[in-house]
Amino acid sequence: MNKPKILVARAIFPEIIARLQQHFEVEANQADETWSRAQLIERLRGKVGAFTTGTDRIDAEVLAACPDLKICANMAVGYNNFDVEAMTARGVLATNAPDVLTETTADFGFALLMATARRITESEHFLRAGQWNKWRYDMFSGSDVHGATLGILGMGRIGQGIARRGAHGFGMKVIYHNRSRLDAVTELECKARFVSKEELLNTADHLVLVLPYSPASHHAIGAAELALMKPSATLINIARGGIVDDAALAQALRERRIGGAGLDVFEGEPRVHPDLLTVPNVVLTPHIASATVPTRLAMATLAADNLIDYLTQNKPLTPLNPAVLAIK
Ligand code: 8YV
Repeated sequence: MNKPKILVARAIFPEIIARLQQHFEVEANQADETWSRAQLIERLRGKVGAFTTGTDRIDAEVLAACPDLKICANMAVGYNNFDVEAMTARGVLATNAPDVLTETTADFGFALLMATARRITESEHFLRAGQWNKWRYDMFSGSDVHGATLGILGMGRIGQGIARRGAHGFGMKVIYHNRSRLDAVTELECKARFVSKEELLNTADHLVLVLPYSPASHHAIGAAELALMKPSATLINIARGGIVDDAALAQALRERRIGGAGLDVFEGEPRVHPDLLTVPNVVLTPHIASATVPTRLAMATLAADNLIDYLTQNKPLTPLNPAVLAIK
């Protein structure tokens, strides 16, 4: 019997390809070629499943051109590359990869916070450039992390992980703002207090963004919000590009209206706003918050298992639009 055909849109662990090949005829992209939309559509035609990452946009145009498609499994917890409504309308299942990356990503958020507060990359560049010729009392003085007020915008699983690290590991006062307030038990576990967005911006010494991207969260941090922050505050974005207005942020950093920023995600990445590349008080990383070998393998395994379990048993592990299952 012919195996169902799937596409793996980006390069991935060879063992994941081998696992998928046990169940499917797999077209892979192990050379990690950058495909145009037309090339993606061409390769997706005739496939019933797609293994995607955050860089592969699946929208109404792609779906209309690929009527055989039944499932797109994203190797990411975020899924703003999917038009879930259009997928549901066409009976295409969408799955993401939650949970397996929570602690790794929270670790990274904290690392970025610490690097920014303590000016680690800025001082390393100075040292590497051979500029360190004597010690000075005020050299690269940053801001404290322990005991400071940690603000979290978006209090899902990763936000809670960051809150626990701050409260229990660093004795920080934790405040958060979210679409909905957490239950009392979770608030207690995270030692976190719910506040308005305005109070969060006014009060946080370190503000971490962990909310999902949607049109509603586009530029949730823009010039007006930056103006409410303390001049010493740091802003950390491990969520998605587009949540911060990068041009407004670069200007605020240049004018020292906030203390610093740590950014793992950017508007229009992999391009980075040129002004962010020239301000010193910003730590920049290329969207690597979930990048440890075990976590990336766990994410890829979950995406693969979603494809296998749905296409062979109709039982996906982490469906985003389970209504599709009822339609079948
Ligand atoms: C992914 C991420 O590595 O999971 C997410 O939402 O942003 C990252 O962990 C990236 O999106 C590639 O799929």
